[in-house]
Amino acid sequence: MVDESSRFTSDRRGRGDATWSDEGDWDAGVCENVAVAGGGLSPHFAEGDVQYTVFDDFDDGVFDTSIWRKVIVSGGSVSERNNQIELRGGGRGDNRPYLRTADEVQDGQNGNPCSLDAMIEFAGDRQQIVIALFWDGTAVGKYATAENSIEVHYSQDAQEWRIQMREGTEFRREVQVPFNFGSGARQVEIDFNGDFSSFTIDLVVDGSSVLSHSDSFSPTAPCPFVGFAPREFSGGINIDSIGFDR
Ligand SMILES: [Ca+2]
Ligand SMILES: [Ca+2]
Repeated sequence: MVDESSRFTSDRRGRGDATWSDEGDWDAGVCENVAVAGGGLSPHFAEGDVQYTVFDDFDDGVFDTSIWRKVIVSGGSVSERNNQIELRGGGRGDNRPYLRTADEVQDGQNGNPCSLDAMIEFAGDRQQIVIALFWDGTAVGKYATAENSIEVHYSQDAQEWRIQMREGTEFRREVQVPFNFGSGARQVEIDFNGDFSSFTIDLVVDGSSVLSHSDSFSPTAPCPFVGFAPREFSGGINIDSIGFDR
């Protein structure tokens, strides 16, 4: 469409808030509310009050390779069943499966903006669990040795949230906030905004702010993917749904 702005918009309105009602709206150039997901256009996904451009509630028993890749190191498993994604491993150490995005995201280098708003719904009890959200410089490397990452962890052992970063061989732990995740379902939102030279991470659990942290990051390699991973667990974790904008 030359000299005509796009009719597609993408925001957090739900499916029921679509703008078009009949073809007259198209003829009039009315914008429609769509998401780009899996390489195509689709209505915004919606569940409850939260809408994201990419959303998976793991409800059909089929692992969606248009959204995810499994990364399984030294055993462990990632499987979709019972309306959840299950991440299982054999114990502590390097035996850690994780989910990573199938598509690349803005890497935030050279002043490029990088944003990620993610919502993760955890189901059931957890023990000795740390979750991580990270940019993985190795793309297919194991979590424990990711060259470049910004990680948001929860440790049940320490009962705290923390943010830590890996910049090549450098490791930094920046903020630790006491928190008891407890048992039962929990909804975690992680918002990352800025670029690597200046960014802010906001963490919200069950609708309440837990921490807000501003920092800078000096990756030694591109960090194109986002991963959702457990770390140091004995029983694994079950995730009911994940939604994100990027
Ligand atoms: Ca689900
Ligand atoms: Ca599925």
